[in-house]
Amino acid sequence: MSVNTKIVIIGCGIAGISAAHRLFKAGFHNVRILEATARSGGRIKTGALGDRIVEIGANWIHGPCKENPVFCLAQQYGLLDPEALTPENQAMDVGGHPPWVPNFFSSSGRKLNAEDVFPALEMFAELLNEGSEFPNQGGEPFSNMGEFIRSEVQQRSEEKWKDIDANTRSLQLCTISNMLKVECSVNGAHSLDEVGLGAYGLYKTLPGLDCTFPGGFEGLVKNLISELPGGLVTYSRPVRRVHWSNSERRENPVEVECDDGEKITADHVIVTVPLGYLKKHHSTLFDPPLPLHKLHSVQRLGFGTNNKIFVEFDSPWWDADCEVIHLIWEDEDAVVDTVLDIQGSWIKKLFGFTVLKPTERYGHVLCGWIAGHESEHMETLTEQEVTHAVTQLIRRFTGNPTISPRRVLRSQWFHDPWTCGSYSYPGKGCSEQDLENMREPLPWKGSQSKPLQVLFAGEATHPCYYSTVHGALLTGWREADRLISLYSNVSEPLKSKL
Ligand code: 6YU
Repeated sequence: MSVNTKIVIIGCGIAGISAAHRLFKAGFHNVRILEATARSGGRIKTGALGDRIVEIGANWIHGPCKENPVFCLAQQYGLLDPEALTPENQAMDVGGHPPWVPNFFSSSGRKLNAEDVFPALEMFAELLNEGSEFPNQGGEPFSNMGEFIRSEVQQRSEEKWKDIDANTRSLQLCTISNMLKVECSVNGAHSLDEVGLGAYGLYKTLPGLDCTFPGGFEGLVKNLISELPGGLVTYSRPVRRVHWSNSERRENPVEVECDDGEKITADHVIVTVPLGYLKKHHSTLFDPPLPLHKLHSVQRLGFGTNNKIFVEFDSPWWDADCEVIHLIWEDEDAVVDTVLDIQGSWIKKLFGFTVLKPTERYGHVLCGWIAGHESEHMETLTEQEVTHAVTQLIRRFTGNPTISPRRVLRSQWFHDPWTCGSYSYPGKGCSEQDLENMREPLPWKGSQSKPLQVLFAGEATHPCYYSTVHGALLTGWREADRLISLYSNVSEPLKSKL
């Protein structure tokens, strides 16, 4: 099939690229991507710390198995380590929480044994499981995950830990605060109080032990782009407004207005801008505005911030087999995941670090994780201020006043004007219907005379793999397929009018 239909895709992240790829391969050759920045990849962004590769955005292939299209493409392009390709790796089902070897440090400068905090870890894992099993039909005991966890921890700790001494019990509660902060990073939310209880379980995991791209995640983007004709992507071309039509019929039903004033008409437009951008700019981005039910879903879905702070050392202060470091504040037995004095104590939100492995490839580099408003505040500080805070933190938790990082690099996703945060999560009061509304094209319930003008792709439009690269990629394919089937279903005379 070779169709001259004009399709404009807004955004050159993985969703925009995968949509273009699918359409192009299906014979649609009048496809154009308009990208606001000077690069492809969006939230897939590989950077450098000295001469080492680091991922500023997406890190892992979550659930690398045959059902994961990112894994399949990465395998096809030869981008993965042999270990990630083994059947054992693909079969390992870890439910989204890889069994990493942890080290625990406390704010009084003690290195803890894993057994010291085991009761807290066990209880927290139980609660996450239970929290994901609420059917999202209303009637949940609480509206959000935070309240559910806090209330259950209070009850269960009184029963289960009644015989343990006050200090040990306090340490368990402080550990639960740390685990809550981990979950804030996993969900990209300020607090678990903002994550809907019923909706938490909408996220689905795939089997496979998470793996990384040895040459950088951007290798995937480069390979896909190289299969598209040169010139298909226009860079540094932000779109200001999409004029669609709810009532009248036009030759070219959609007009895309760029920031530089250029107006491009198209038969169909696929919008892949991040949910954070949509939340902020929906009122100016669409003319006429989004229908109310869609707008309410945009508002109900959550989009928060999760940032990374890479820190390089001359030598490790963690165990050789350690994969994740948890920092437990001994004054946080109130089971908290937010910081009251953000300006003075933002660093307390950093739950700890993952260790970049293998050491031969990355050296002694840690990746710190910090979510929420504390993370957004961190973005406003200078690199020196961030380095100072991280150095003091590590000195305090290790009890070693001489440790000094060699280099520090942080991400700033909240202040990225084209992303406005990190990734989506199901907010309080969210339901499956909201995710359904997110992907609904405009005009909604369209007739053949006003066919699919504006379509929506991007991670936040996937019903169960939101917040991931594979989810985003699948939404690009989904919307491309929607158009492909539109043209394979319509009669020849209508096709020429379209
Ligand atoms: C994954 C991971 N990962 C860490 C961090 C981040 C993300 N993700 P894009 O934004 O890419 O593209 C849109 C484009 O549009 C962009 O280029 C803009 O410039 C452009 N644009 C905007 N406005 C425009 C305009 N007006 N005009 C023109 N262009 C415009 N995913 O699989 N593995 O390890 C991580 C991580 C710090 C920030 C991640 C990860 C998320 C992915 O990066 C993201 O989903 C996709 O790249 C998005 O692609 P896209 O095309 O939709 O948008 C149990 C349970 C709980 C539930 N959650 C658990 C899930 C865990 C998620 N974890 C992620 C964690 C990490 C560490």
